Amino acid sequence: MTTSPLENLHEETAQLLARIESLDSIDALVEAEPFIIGKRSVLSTMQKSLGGLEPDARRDAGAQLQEARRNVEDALSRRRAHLAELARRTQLEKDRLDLGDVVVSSVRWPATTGHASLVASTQRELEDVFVAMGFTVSDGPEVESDWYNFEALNIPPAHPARGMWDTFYVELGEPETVVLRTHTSPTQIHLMESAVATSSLPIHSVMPGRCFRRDTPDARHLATFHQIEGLVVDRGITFADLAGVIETFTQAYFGTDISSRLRPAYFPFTEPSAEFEVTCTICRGEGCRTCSHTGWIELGGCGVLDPAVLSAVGIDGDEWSGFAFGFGIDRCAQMRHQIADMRALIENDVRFLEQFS
Ligand code: FA5
Repeated sequence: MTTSPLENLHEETAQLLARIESLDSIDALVEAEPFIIGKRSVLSTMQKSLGGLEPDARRDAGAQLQEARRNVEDALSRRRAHLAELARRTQLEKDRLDLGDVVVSSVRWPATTGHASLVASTQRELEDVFVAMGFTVSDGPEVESDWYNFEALNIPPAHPARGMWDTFYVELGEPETVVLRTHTSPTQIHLMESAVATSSLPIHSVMPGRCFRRDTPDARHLATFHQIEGLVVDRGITFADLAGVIETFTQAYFGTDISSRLRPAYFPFTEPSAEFEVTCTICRGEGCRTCSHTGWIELGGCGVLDPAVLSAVGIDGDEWSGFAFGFGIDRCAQMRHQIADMRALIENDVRFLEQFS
């Protein structure tokens, strides 16, 4: 008795279908395909063996084989589509950006946070010192009219004192009428005007802020720097009150180790006027490049309010008197922390900045 060439067709087909289901990637499928359905497959071998059959038996067997082949091809193409979809999803997952992800290798660890710059923290410390002495804190605009920056401060146009401040002008309105403020003193005027308008004299206030001058940067100067203005308008104020405030401030901010002095000076808006200096903390008064070998560093100017300023804002100089001062915040930071060159404050060198975190 002869055996049929398709005797194992069911079993072989079942094995092929199981093998197809076990393929786990497109690459594996491409590699296995010739053995499942190609010339080297069991179905092709069976096809070849049909040649020896009688015509009727060959036709029947051919039809069975054809059906088995169709099943295997369908299973293969379903598996191919499934594996292609899986591959697409895997790629999508890989390409997905999780914006909340922290790539640990790219951050400094332990993580660091920013901190206020030395100038900002100095400004806060100075405000604290004056608030403890009973002053309020106010601020004013950085762009000023010529009137606030100069004229109301008793510095009319063409007055030689304008040369004390090398000015940046803003191209707005009439030429040279709008300025980047060269000092915080114009804020005194705003404050006095509003105190008059609201009948809220006396004034005891400090006004910190940014100032601008066409100064060439050097060890003690920047083109953009900071001042803290002080203004007291009250009854019976004298130069002795001003000297007392400056003495108290020096001890509170620098401690008792530092020597300070007031030297006669000239400002058009105060009379008498003085410059406030401290011993250079870089050389301890010996003389160095920072203090131009004088042993002293000027921190600011001050004086008793000139009656012309009081009358410019409508304050009765017979009833009220006052004093004002303006200290360089950057200079205060420089002397407190013994910084030989003020330009270090704006150079953004992390090694320098981190010392003040
Ligand atoms: C003034 O600006 C006056 N407005 C101060 C004043 C106020 C006098 C109230 C009387 C009454 P002066 O130009 O000297 O003064 O500047 C005061 C301080 O600002 C200086 O002592 C210095 O500490 C700081 N300063 C001035 N120019 C610069 C600059 N280019 N860079 C850094 N700090 C500066």
